Amino acid sequence: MIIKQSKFVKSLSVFAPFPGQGLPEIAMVGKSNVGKSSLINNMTGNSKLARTSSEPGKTRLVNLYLINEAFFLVDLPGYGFARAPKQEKQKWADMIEGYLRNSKNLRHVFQLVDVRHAPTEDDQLMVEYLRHYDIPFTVVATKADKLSKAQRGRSIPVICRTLGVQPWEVMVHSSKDGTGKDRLMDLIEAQVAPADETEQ
Ligand SMILES: Nc1nc2c(ncn2[C@@H]2O[C@H](COP(=O)(O)OP(=O)(O)OP(=O)(O)O)[C@@H](O)[C@H]2O)c(=O)[nH]1
Ligand SMILES: [Mg+2]
Repeated sequence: MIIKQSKFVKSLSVFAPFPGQGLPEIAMVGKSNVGKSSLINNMTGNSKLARTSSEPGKTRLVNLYLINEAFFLVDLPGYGFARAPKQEKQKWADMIEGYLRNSKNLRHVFQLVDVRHAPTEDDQLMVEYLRHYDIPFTVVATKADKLSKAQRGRSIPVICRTLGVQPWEVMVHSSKDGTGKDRLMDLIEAQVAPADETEQ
């Protein structure tokens, strides 16, 4: 799939109708600073589309990006930012859950984890939540450029064990050097294709 067009459509603090609603949605979840917004920028080839920061807690709303006039990539606030005020953290959690519970067109979630670290308790809770509500997801191990292939080989099994997924289900990705981009693009393409086409 080639992304020819990407544009910001709307930010939501509370789930509400938005222009283009009805098209498939693919959402990014993960702890603050893991690279959710960067992944959207890398996928779309537009480094200015979603705001990123080296400081955690940059994305504070549900941001909807319309891609090729055909589907949405949805950027969500992160969780697990220990230094954020309690009230703020609760607000972000409510937004994440509000979106995941209310979207009727959510096709797939990318659960991002940092390839260098064992998933946190919050990551485990998030994955349990997705399983509980039957929301299809793929684990994306981000920041792959920060580890050698050998180091990744040691790190991925820890991610798999902690989150209860198989190694071949984990997509390794780097927004910095584009590692894994093609595989993720193929996954997006399959997820947003009309149902009758995916069964051929
Ligand atoms: N080296 C490297 N840095 C990355 C990668 N992805 C993201 N980063 C950096 O990690 C930091 C956080 O990236 P964001 O995309 O803002 O993270 P986020 O998950 O959207 O964070 P919040 O909006 O705060 O939840 C930024 O400094 C990015 O440049 C990657 O694949 N490789
Ligand atoms: Mg962000």
